[in-house]
Amino acid sequence: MRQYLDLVTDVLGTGQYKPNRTGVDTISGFSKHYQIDLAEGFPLLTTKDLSGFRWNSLIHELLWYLSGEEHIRTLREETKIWDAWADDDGNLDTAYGRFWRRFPVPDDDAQLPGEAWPDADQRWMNDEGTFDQLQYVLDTLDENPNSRRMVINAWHPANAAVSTLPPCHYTFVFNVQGDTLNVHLTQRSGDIALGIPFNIAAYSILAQVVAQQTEFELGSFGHTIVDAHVYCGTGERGAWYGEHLDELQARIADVDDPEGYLDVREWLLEEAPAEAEGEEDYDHVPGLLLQAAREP
Ligand code: UFP
Repeated sequence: MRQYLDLVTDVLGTGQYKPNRTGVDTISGFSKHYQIDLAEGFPLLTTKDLSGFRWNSLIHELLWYLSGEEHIRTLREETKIWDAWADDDGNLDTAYGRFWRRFPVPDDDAQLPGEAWPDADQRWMNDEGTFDQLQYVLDTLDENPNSRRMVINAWHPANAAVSTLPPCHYTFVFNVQGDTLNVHLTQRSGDIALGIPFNIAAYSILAQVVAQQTEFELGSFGHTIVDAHVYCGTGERGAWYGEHLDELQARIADVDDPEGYLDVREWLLEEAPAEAEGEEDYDHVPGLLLQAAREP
């Protein structure tokens, strides 16, 4: 998929070296955007294997978001991807799907005079006094499809400030143009090699499901990634990328040469220090990604 390969080349070719909380350093770019026409076919990347258990995980994670369940007790029967973020009882310190379906509404005594809030028994309010954003969007698509307010937001600033993994894909907007339905996702942080292929696939399925339900033609997926990054290595190897980024980027600038990517990869394999013993081996991800970008 051209847009993904361009993203790889752009971030590696123009990004900055950026250490971060994980201890695995990145090459990172700011505010990357692309759009994929879903009517042309499903954007399942072939540069990464998304089949088998990975596909199963993706589907069940999406179903879990849609269910609005605040725990992973059902999800973890299908996939372990959220286990590291949950306690033994399956409780999480962050929210994703819960906020899609049950966004907190201020208590009566926290509501200011004149402010508009739905009554407890009003439409889209759940029994426990929370708001169903997904149902609001589905009903609005049905009743007022030209609305520009079909936003689903998973970001709660106070929860995000103290949770271990605040939402990465934190807000998305449905938008109708004529008889086609488009979806735009804003992601605050995106791991280009690992997370982004899953994020693209999940939101494309979501767009397809909602289009089918609401009888719109399937349109485009627009994606904005605020911090788009490639993990390059821990410790000595990570720091090496910081010191040699200019040289790496000068080589990447040679992209018109079909041998260029191969050259970058061989240079990386020879020059970059090997991973410290016992640490996870990222196997020179930037070089491999670039090679994938060159040979789709
Ligand atoms: N990440 C993604 N997509 C996701 C997800 C996480 O790319 O759907 F949940 C990556 C982005 C980043 C890391 O590399 O996980 C989260 O770290 P941080 O919270 O420091 O941005």
